[in-house]
Amino acid sequence: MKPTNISRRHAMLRAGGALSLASIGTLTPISKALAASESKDAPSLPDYASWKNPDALIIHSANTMETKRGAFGDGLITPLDRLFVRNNLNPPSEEITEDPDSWEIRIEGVKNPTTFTVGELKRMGLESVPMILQCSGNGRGYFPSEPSGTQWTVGAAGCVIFTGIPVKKLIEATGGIADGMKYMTSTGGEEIPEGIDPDTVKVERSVPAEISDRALLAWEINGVPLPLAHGGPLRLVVPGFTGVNSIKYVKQVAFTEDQSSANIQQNSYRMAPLGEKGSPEYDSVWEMPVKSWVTQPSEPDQTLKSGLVQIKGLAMGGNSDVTGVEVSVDGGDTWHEAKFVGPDLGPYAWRQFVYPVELEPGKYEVTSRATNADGQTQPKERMENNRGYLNNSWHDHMLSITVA
Ligand SMILES: Nc1nc2c(c(=O)[nH]1)N[C@H]1C(S)=C(S)[C@@H](COP(=O)(O)O)O[C@H]1N2
Ligand SMILES: [Mo]
Repeated sequence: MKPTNISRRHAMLRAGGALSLASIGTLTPISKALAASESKDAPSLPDYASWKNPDALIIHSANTMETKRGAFGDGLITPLDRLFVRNNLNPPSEEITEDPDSWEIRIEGVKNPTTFTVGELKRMGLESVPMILQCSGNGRGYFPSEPSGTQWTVGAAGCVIFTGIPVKKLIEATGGIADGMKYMTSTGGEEIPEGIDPDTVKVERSVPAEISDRALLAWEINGVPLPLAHGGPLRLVVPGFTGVNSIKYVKQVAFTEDQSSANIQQNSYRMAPLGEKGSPEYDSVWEMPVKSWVTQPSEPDQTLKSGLVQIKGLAMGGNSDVTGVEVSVDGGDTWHEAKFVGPDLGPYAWRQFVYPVELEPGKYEVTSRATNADGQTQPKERMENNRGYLNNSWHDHMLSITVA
């Protein structure tokens, strides 16, 4: 493959992360990264996530950590110590995971509203679901409109296996959804400080009631008890939907006539046009779209050695199977079918892909484009919106590299 001689402007990171990202080649040894994280401006891991691998993460803040593009690994499942973390509120005390079986969950909006302990749930059913957890704002850092919020690049995402009980089982056990209920509304277990209107801060999200068919109440992730950082002792997970819809330390699942009155439902996570404030008149951020990105190369402005190169990446269908991925090394002028690697774990998991190519010295613009079973192909342009949600533009995720 010959280098492209067309020099295009490519999406460079604007925010503070840009310099540190560009300067990190491969993963640095732990000692070096620790030294770096103790230095003046780099925030370090918070206590509740102290077991995470700082080499693999961009630490935006104590409640916001993303996986580096080169740190997803070549396995399908994202190792927990590299998985991103996002909290809208400070997490509850670590104590709630000490005796997970005693955690209580209230089921409302069913014929017989009931409170169950996790210990009881474990006797009632068992299911596992491989799924992508991805923040609604993943890729926000590439929006030229500079939306407020964390400037995530690609790493507010991971593919994990959750184990727990299907919500459907609990609906059956409680007599079925009550008449007229259109939404499943789930509430996080964070304590709300006294004296403020709970609606302004509480993490409570509604999804269409029929989506309960695929939802799980999970107490395990990748075969270990769910840690607090990822919502232990119990988390509602909604496969195919963005991260915010998967409520951590869930204390109630209610079937409701209306969507939650919480700000996070009414005004945040809405596809408002540029310049408009989010409000219920705009679509809620629910389903994830078809998307992919390359993980090797892994940095903007990286230099690779000429010869045979394995262009690698991750591809997801969103809400149906991902059926193909193409790779371009010339900024999207020509596309080449990539090969899937590893197992297919269903529509809600991602697949790894590889495109082996001989590259001569020169400049290349590398990106990927996925297609799903519904016939949707990842678009060149992002869906513009005021808060930078759901970026799946292949152009925005492109890397300009040098082969020497
Ligand atoms: N209770 C509760 N659940 C929550 C959140 C939160 O702040 N509180 N954040 C949401 C958001 S915005 C995302 S992207 C995911 C992040 O999941 P993770 O931290 O396990 O990666 O959790 C979601 N569930
Ligand atoms: Mo998120």
